[in-house]
Amino acid sequence: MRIDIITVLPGLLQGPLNESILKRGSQKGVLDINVIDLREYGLGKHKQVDDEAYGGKAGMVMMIEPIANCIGVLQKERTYDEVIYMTPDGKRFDQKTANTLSLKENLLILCGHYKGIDERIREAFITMEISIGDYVLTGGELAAAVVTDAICRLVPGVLNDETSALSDSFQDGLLSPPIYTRPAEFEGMIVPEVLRSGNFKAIEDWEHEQALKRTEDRRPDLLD
Ligand code: 6GU
Repeated sequence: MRIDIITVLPGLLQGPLNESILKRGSQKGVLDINVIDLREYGLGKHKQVDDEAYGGKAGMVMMIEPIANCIGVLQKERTYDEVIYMTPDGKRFDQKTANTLSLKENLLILCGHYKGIDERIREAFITMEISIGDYVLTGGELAAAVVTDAICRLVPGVLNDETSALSDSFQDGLLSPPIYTRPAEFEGMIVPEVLRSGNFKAIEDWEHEQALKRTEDRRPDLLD
């Protein structure tokens, strides 16, 4: 899978994308994540990418020309399955969307900044708008990193244990049950007997029961 991310702050994405599992995915050749500096497509001597809003509203707006030029160059190379705009007024990101996007070949993600982007960019280029929650970030970069991480870890070959992504919280609509590792006892706190029983069926039943209980307690909305 290839993900191209357009941003005015490439540095904000380098760290998250070049560490951990995403790095391994890239090294194994199953992921190709590219950060494109929009400034390179900026206008004039100052490489301008934003301007004042029409209508006298405070705050700068990302201009259409640099973004149109940038997307144009990228689209000459390949066809994107989705052109995603990261914005707090987009559709709330969830595991289902991550699953769907993880099946795509090529994604293009545009990070919003300042007051937002010229509305015509949304009309002309954007096929999907994503928010990661009901709060406002200074830009779409951290949100793009979150979305990229959630998508990429579902791509086969990125995680070592391919089944582990399938047993995540949310993947079956439930939160995960409690998990333990050695020692079996620590300062009087004991790992539940059933997990040490070797009885696979009993373990499965216990885990399902615990997952249900945890979901009822913490996220009853997921059960609706
Ligand atoms: Cl995608 N962008 C910004 N700027 N703020 C957000 C967001 C995105 N999602 C939640 N808050």
